[in-house]
Amino acid sequence: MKALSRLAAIAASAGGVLASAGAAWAGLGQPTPWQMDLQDSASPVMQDVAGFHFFLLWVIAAISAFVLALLLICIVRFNARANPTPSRTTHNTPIEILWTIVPVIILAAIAVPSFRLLFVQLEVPKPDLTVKVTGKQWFWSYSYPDSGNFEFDSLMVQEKDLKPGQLRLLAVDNEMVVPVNKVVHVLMTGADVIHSFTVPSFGIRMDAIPGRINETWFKATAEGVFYGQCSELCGKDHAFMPIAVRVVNDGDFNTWLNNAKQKYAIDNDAAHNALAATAAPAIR
Ligand SMILES: [Cu+2]
Repeated sequence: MKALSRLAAIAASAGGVLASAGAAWAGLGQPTPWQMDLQDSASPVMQDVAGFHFFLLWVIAAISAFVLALLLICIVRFNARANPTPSRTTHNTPIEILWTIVPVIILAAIAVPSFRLLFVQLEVPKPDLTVKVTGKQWFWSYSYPDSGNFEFDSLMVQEKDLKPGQLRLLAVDNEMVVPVNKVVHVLMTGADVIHSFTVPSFGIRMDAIPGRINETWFKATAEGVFYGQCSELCGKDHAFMPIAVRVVNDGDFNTWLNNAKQKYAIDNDAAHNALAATAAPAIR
């Protein structure tokens, strides 16, 4: 009985955790110490992901509780002492039909929202902005192909260089900047090995593969900085290539964009000359 009451206590505290899921247990855009839950959502897709996650959690909890109850009934009522002469029953048609049909219904109930979510993630709505992300060993490069001829690198701020308020292992020198409440189409590729572009609060995670372009999208619903990390083991500094996305209002975004066009402009002539200088001499 002591074990049972202990079990009940654990279940009660787990229930408390579930009930308070959200604000207290997870940060917005960044992980928190002792986080128990997904990061808070800041995009419609992540809202759906979190909703589906909790729906599944309740389904799993109900199934586990049901199986546990059946086990307890068997242990208490059908042990050798309580039930010395067991029944020889081997078949029960109604129960066999039930235990076939009920799981099918449960799986169908899971499949419908699951496929709906997959389509929401995969079908990119008409974008307001396109950002191309290139994973490199071991940092990210961002360019905005429809917004100007510029590209910049985003490297992690080393621990010794951290300024107050900057997050260890997550802060970067140049953040990716996007406007709030706009559909951002993200193209990703890898320059050397496979990386994975992941921002938990936006519910996006997509491999950046050399030689091909993958795509995903998000619509940030809150301003702020949202962090993520490379999520594909990509070499020795895999853990040190964070992603930081700063979401700002339209005015601030345009100011940033105008600055970025100057600051990070790609000098086509210089690039061409550099390439010409490194080209192998023609064979005569
Ligand atoms: Cu990586």
